[in-house]
Amino acid sequence: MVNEKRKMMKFLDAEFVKGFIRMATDGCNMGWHERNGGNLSYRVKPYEVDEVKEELKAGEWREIGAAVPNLAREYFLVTGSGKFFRNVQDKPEDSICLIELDEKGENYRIMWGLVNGGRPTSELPSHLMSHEVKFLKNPEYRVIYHTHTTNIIALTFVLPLDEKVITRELWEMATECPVVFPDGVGVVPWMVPGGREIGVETSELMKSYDIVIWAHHGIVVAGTDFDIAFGLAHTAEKSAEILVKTLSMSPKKLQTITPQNFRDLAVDFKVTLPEKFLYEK
Ligand code: 2HA
Ligand code: ZN
Repeated sequence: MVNEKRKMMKFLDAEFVKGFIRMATDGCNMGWHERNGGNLSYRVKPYEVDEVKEELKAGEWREIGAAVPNLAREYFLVTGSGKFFRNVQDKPEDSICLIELDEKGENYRIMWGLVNGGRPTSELPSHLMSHEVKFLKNPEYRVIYHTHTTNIIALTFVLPLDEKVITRELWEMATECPVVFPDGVGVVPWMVPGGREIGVETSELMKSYDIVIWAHHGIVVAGTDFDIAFGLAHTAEKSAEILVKTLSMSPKKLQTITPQNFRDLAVDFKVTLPEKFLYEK
C-alpha cells in the first residue's frame, strides 16, 4: 500500500512529462519552433500512466483520421494543434495533452490537458502511423518529433531530393553523423502537411530510417527516448548548418571525408554503413 501511494504523483511532476516539456522547450530555444511550428509525441509506458492516473479524466472519443490497430489502447503525450512550443513550459495544461487510443486504434480521447479546448497536433495521423511502424520494428521506440530545422529546410532547395545525395552530404559535414544515423535519411517531396497522405509517405520511410526530411518544411525524427530523438535532430541540423556555411563560402569542397574514410570509421565504431551511400563522385 505504501509503495502504491508513493508511485502516484502530480501529472506535471512525472518524469515523462518533465522530459517532454524540456524537449519542447529545448527545441524552441534552438529556433526550430516559430509560432505553432512543429509537434512532439511520446508513447507513454503503462507504469507511467499508472503514476498519474488520479488526475486523468476521459473526454469524448474523436476520430484520429488514420487507423493504427497495433497501437490500440496506448497512451500518448502530444502537443496541441495550433499551440506554440514557447508556451509549453509555462502553460503545459493549455498546450499539451495526454490521449488514449480506443480498442481499434481509430479514435482517441483526451485524458489530461488542453484545458481551454482544442485538439492534439494537426500531424497526429503522421505521428501515430510512424509510431506504429517503429513499434512493430522495435517496441523500445517511443518518441516522434517534427520540427522546422532551418538549415535542413534550406538545403532542400539546393540539393536533389534524393536520399543517397542528402545522406552522403550530411555524413560528410560532421564525422559523428554516420555513427548517429548510420541508416541514412529518408526524403519526402513537398506535400500538404497535416493529412493522412504525408503520414503514409513518412511512415513508409520510417521502416528504413529514423529521420525523414519533409522538403521545404522540416524533419520528422524517431527515437527511443527524448535524448535520442532530440540528439538526432540536433546532429543532423548541425551538419546541415556546416554545409550551408561551406556552400556559402565556396560551391566546391577542397577536401572531404572519403568513402574509404567512412568504411574505416564503420569498422572502428562498429556500425554498418550501406554501400549505396558510399558511391564515388
Ligand atoms: O504547425 O508544423 O506541420 C504545425 C506544423 C505542421
Ligand atoms: Zn511543420
